[in-house]
Amino acid sequence: MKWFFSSQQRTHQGGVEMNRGTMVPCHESAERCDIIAAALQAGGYGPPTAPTDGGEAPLRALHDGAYVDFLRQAYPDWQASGRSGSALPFTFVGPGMRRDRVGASIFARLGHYGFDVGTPIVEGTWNAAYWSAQTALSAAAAIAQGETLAFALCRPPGHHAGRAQFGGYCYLNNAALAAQALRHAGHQRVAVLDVDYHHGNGTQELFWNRQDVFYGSIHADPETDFPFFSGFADETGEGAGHGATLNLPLPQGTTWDTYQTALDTLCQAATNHGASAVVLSLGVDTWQGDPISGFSLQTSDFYHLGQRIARLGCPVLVVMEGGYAVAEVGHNVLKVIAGLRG
Ligand code: Q9C
Ligand code: ZN
Repeated sequence: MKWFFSSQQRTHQGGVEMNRGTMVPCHESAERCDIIAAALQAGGYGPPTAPTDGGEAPLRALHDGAYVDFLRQAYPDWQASGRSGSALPFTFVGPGMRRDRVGASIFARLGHYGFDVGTPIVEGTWNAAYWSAQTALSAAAAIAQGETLAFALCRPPGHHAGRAQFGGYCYLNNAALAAQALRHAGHQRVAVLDVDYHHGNGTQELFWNRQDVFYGSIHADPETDFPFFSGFADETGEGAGHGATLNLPLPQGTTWDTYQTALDTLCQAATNHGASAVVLSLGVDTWQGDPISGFSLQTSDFYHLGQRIARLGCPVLVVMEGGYAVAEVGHNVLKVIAGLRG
């Protein structure tokens, strides 16, 4: 199995995030990818393949161009305003306010493009997010060239990032970029299966009106968990995309017994859609000990998760999303990969 990673992805070192009213150290640390990379090498998967630089064109084909410009310039602009430390939004666009005004001030633009106060922009954020996206795109190219399984060690993650929106530790939507690349490579129908603990609101937004890319997700009920305003079961897509979005929210405390039934439903829907390639948006924050999540999957359950995805019989591109129990993320990811290999 080829796996992709660039040490450039380590340059995002967020300081603090607001979590349920308190400032805490960022959960989404560079240590996460170090541990997964070490586990892969110890597991005999060899060294990573470095992503090639595909430039900004693929990013701009999916994300808003002005948003990409904002991400690249946000930290220099923050510094030019006399600030240091983490750039975080603090004023958002409410009903009746000017959604059409991007704003010249860096504070206005942070509020325009950001949707939470937990996703800091620091000096190395653009560089890391850029290379995280290139990692997903290079892994997609490997699948396009005939690999049946590839792993993109993306970090920072991507599934909360929308066309012109950052949040949930995400800046560029790695999984969506990969799915789009597979479409360009000739797969007529692609399924993004999102098993991160949180709903991937960004991926859902990007494919909401499209029939060619199915988006299906199993996640914590937004009644109790982030992102709170997205991921309800009645969100099924619109226009040509009606029926090509599937949300399967589950309660906190969910164990494999319940989870596997939802996973069957998710996989059956991907088959019904006619997908010839799968992007697995993989969060292992469903693990029972995750510090910010509330499901109760065991390490051994991740093997069965991988095995079920493999039974789809499609090439699978794994794109890393969440998982914050740093000591355990490596083991859990390796179990998924072992299950995928059967
Ligand atoms: N600090 C992923 O797993 N936390 N993102 C809520 C804000 C947000 C998780 C409070 C959790 C985002 C990719
Ligand atoms: Zn998550």
